[in-house]
Amino acid sequence: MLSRFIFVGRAFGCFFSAFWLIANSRFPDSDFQPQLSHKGYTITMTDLSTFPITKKWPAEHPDRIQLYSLPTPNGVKVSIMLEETGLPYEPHLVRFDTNDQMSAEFLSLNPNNKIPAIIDPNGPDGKPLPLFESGAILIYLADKTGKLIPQDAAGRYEAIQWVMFQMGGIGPMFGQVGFFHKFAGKEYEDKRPRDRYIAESKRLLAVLDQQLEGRDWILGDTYSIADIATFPWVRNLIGFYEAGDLVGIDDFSNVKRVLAAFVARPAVVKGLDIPKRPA
Ligand SMILES: N[C@@H](CCC(=O)N[C@@H](CS)C(=O)NCC(=O)O)C(=O)O
Repeated sequence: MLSRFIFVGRAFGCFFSAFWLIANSRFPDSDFQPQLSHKGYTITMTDLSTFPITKKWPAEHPDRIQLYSLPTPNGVKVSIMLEETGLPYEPHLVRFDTNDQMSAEFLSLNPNNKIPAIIDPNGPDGKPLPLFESGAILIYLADKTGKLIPQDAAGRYEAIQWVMFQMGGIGPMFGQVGFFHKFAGKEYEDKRPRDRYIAESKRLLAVLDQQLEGRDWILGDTYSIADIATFPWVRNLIGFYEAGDLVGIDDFSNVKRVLAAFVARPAVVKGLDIPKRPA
């Protein structure tokens, strides 16, 4: 892990602002080319104005990671990760009630009209990196900081495997349970789609429960991005979707135990409420 000092300044114009950002990065030096050097420090010119999203959501702190999100189970994965790692960031609220995610500015960052998305002003090669898809963002932030992902190759792939398990299984299936049990789909007379997603969600919970047997976290002793990807969805299934009884959550005691440990973490408590929803 490498500690980096980055001097951010504005060389021209009426304003001259400078501040230090300490970031932990495991990227090799060659990946982060200094644009200028100043008394031995790396200087990064932080100008995010070329990103159209900053017209709708101006960056007050363009040196910080810009987070475009809403506290949904996918959104909070990234705010929790940012809180856990301590990376400086600036959250921006993307409102679904005003269809912000369909605006031209948002689509310029994520053409798939979904939160979360980020811009890291200090990405690989010292250039800004725009990124969407919560799983990709978790892996990126873990690599950037060297935190919450095992550093050995086998452990790293195991973490990614469980992140993919969430992205491809738990997220989409639990989401469908929400639609057919709580939202518009609950009016459908034909209950077969609902029952199919409940059965699949039970199966996935059983896989997760088995993995957690005798373990503190999905990877064992080590809390990781696999847990950050997964447990916001389990919490949502039981809480917001009110589907705990439907999926027989009491049969999955390991899942319940680890969920309780997850929601007790201070970074999780904070991240679950970021960005703040409108009052
Ligand atoms: N696979 C995506 C899914 C993101 C996603 O489904 N986000 C939802 C909120 S949890 C969203 O933005 N929905 C808005 C819409 O569909 O218009 C990810 O993990 O980032």
